[in-house]
Amino acid sequence: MWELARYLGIATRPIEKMMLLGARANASGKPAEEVRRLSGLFQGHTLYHFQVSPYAWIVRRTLVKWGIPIPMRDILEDPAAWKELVTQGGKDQVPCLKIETPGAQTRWMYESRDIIAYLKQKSKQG
Ligand SMILES: N[C@@H](CCC(=O)N[C@@H](CS)C(=O)NCC(=O)O)C(=O)O
Repeated sequence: MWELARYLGIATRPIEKMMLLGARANASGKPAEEVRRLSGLFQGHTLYHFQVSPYAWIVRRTLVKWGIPIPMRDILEDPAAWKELVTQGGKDQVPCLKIETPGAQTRWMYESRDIIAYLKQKSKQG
């Protein structure tokens, strides 16, 4: 099942790139200053996902729409990322947002709705 998802992911990646006009930080058309602010704000954040997960797709779309530059790790393409998700995050489920904060315990946030609400709230911080 995951092998099929992986192959579908490889096949659909170029289509998603076209649809999202390139998942880059400034694809949202935000000014460079705003992109820099968001980059700083979201330091230490990583999205664990895989390409054909519909829940992960919603989160990736939000990142692009709002111009939030967060690195992503595809757990079907990167076995080390999958292992990290399961052993440290505690669940074999995507999307999952890893939040590393200096001096604090790393948080593993599951549930697309929670992740989107968190992104929305955090991106408003000064
Ligand atoms: N309620 C979750 C659903 C996430 C979900 O079902 N993800 C699937 C991939 S599309 C998954 O990782 N399934 C594996 C599992 O739950 O063991 C959300 O909204 O994020």
